[in-house]
This record gives sequence, C-alpha cells and structure tokens, in this order.
Amino acid sequence: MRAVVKKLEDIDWHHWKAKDPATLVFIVTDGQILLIRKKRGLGAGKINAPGGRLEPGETPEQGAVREVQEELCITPEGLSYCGENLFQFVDGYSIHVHVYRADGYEGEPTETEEATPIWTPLDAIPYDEMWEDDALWVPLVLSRTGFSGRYLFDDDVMLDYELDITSSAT
Ligand code: 8DG
Repeated sequence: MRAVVKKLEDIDWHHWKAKDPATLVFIVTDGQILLIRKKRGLGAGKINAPGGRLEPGETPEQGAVREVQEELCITPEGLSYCGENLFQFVDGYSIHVHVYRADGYEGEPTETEEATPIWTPLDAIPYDEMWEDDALWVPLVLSRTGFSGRYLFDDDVMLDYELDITSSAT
C-alpha cells in the first residue's frame, strides 16, 4: 500500500525524480500575456500558458518551442529561462516543469485541437481559472525574478508548497 503523503516533508526530495519533464512558455508583449484554454491532457479546461511534456532526447528549450508551435501555430522569440516547478501528486504522478518567458513570436496565434489562444492584460490574469499555485509564481515570471517551487497536489487541490527565490532567471 502507498504511504499517505500530506506534506512536502513526507517526500524524499533528495532522491525525487519526476516521471515527466515538461515546459511552460509565457509570451509577454505590449502589456499583454498570451495564455491558452487547454482542451486536453493534464489540466484540460483550465487556462494556462502553452507548454507540455518533453519528447525523448529533447532539451527543455527545444520542447518549449515545439509545444508553442504545436498548440498555437506560432514560434516564440527571445526565450529566457524563469525558473522551475516540481509537482508531486498524491496518486504517484510527478512532473518537473521548466518555465520560460518570451518577448515576442512569429506567426499568428491560431486555435488548434489542443488549445484556444487567450490574450490577457497583465493586470487581469484569470488566476481563478488557472492551477491553484499559479498566483504564487506567475508574478515572478512577469518581474523576471528567478524561482524554484515544490508543490504537493491531490488531483487539482494544492495540499502544500514551498517557493524559493533564486538567481537562475536569464
Ligand atoms: P498530450 O499531448 O499528452 O495531451 O499533452 P502534453 O502537451 O505532452 O502535456 P500536457 O498534458 O500539456 O502537460 C501538462 C502541462 O501542464 C505542462 O505544460 C505542465 C503544466 N502544468 C502541470 N501542473 C501545472 C500547474 O500547477 N500550473 C501550471 N501553470 N501548469 C502546470 O502539470
């Protein structure tokens, strides 16, 4: 039987390795941020940034660009690294998310089978329709403050978290 995990401290973080590596890309331009309504996969129905799981052999940066191309038919430009989020779910699933910001893009944001594009003013980000943790760290993406977060989730309910400020942002 799986041990009951209720707090971050119940997890052996020294030996922790996510089942999946993944990315998120926040395109910020002209006082607006390009988000998506996610149509399928983990977090379907929520508003999020484009992104997704890495494919075998891909670097996080390559995966970040590919996912934006696949989900919105555009190529992000001026990509910079913001930080990382480690998510452990009580059902055993885990995902390590590398977070990027882009200052521009090439192409026209287009709805796909995976996502609907949503432009949002920076002062009106719809946190109530996003993952519960996003209100903690998306402001750090916008202020170019590096971060490293760990989160424990039961389905989409956040049970515990720890968020550190780092100097890792580029
Ligand atoms: P698919 O092709 O298999 O449908 O999916 P994928 O594109 O490979 O992967 P995905 O289901 O989109 O991957 C999950 C995405 O959700 C990934 O970009 C990381 C992101 N994500 C979490 N948890 C959280 C969270 O708490 N907040 C935010 N903003 N994003 C999260 O997994």
